[in-house]
Amino acid sequence: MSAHGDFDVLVIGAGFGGMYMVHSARQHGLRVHALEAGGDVGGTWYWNRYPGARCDVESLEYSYGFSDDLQQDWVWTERYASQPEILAYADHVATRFDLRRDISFTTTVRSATFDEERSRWIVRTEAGEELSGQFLVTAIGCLSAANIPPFPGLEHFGGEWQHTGRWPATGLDFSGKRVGVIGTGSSGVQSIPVIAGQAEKLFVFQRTPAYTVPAHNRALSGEEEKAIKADYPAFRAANRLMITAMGSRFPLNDVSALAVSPDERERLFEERWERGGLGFMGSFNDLLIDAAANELAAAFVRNKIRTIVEDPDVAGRLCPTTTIGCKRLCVDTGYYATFNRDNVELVDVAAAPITEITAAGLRTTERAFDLDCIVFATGFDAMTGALSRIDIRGRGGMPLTDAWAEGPRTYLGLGVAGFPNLFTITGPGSPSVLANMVVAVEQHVDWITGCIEHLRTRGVREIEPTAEAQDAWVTFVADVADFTLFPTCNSWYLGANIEGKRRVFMPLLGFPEYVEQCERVAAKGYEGFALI
Ligand code: NA7
Repeated sequence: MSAHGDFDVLVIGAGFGGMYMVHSARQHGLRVHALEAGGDVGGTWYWNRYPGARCDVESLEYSYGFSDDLQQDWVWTERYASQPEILAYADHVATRFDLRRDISFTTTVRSATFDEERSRWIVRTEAGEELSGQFLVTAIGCLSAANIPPFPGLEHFGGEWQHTGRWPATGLDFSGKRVGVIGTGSSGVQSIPVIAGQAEKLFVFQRTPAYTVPAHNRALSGEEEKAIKADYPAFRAANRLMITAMGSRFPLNDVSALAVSPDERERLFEERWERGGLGFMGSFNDLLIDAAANELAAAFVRNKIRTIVEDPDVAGRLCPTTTIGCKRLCVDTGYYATFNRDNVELVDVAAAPITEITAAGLRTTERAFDLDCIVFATGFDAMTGALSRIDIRGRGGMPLTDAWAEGPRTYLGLGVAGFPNLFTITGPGSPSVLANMVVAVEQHVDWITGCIEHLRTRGVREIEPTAEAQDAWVTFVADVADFTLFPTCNSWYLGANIEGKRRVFMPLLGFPEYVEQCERVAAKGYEGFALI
């Protein structure tokens, strides 16, 4: 469908947020249209097709709960779903609810300007199309603006290169090739074991070692699925009460790591390690609050690394010294053991940084590497990057990038003062990446459509956060973060991975309390918003 026309609601993005927004807006009788840069639905799972890409949230949880028929019908095959399976799920949802008729694909939004006279958003695409909507909803993902470090010489590279978050659907053939992977966050940690099995030689360029725990991925047993499907709504409800909106089957152990004996501590860490996944950080209640407790968990993982990796020197270089969980914990399948392979070499680019990409490969301050392929697993301009790449202008032509020059400022992570009728699904200042994203998305969409209905039944043209409510919210989000160890390391949560980006902790920890606040705001007639 080509992009033109006037709508009640315009949506940017057709990943999990945009898809449900389209569906929900329709259910509320709104004329809605979504614009999507990709060639089909899926968002993150459309773009991140790199080898080994897999969700780090369990599949029975990382799925929509808005339709009981959907959650009963869909069958997940593995504990953690692979990228192709999640993309197949997105395709199924789009077909089942006939979403594609209200989505324009391969349509990149260039600008969105609020027309104050008409109280409408005017959206222009790269192809020059123009659309308008009373409401603009951004559903552009928290990890969608790929970050490729500006190494000099990339344009001269004679081989093939790709960023993990822009992986071609046709894939890359690594057989018989010398491959370099730059970056050891989740994308590197997931792809490195798979690429190592295909390439002739793999160089892993590591700047900061990551903490990763085993996924212990496996086929889902029919029994497990049956037990959840017997009362899926109750399972969803239990998860929504968890701090991260997931993991109710193995919740936080509400005990300090410092309050138990060394043997008991080891036993509990081991139990979580054996179960696998992000729940490791729930071994004790103070791992992300108390540096001494955190160090105990970090030391446990370092011991595991030394046990798995045969060469003590390589093991030493793989051992992180930073706060565990401060950067997002990775979940892997065979990552550390990959470094026991003869065809894999770990290169420390903290000690000797990459200086340039050459025609033949790349060069560090110490050595030149001949490469046929370079994989950039170098992450994203997270949380705000996708928004700031669109020229968004609010009242008086104010660019969003100016309003956020000192870091993102929102109310509830849903609205921005000076930008009326703009809603930001999983925006900065909301739980987003610190929660199960699908649950976070559904909560936002339900809140937004409820809000729009409230406005329309009362004949309100515009809604916009007050500056006071927004200031108080920004302070609240920072206070919550300051209560934890999160602000102490250079993570993408803080924008610290992007040169020049203002260091502000962007997501909000604590899904259940956040939901309560959103519901209270709505119940009080959208307290903290000006309704005009
Ligand atoms: P991440 O977690 O941001 O990881 C990016 C990696 O790339 C990380 O190891 C970086 O090292 C490394 N990097 C970035 N720039 C450079 C340069 N210039 N030189 C060397 N190494 C570099 O991104 P991912 O895609 O892996 O994961 C993002 C999220 O997706 C993940 O947390 C999950 O939620 C899913 P650094 O640590 O900055 O030293």
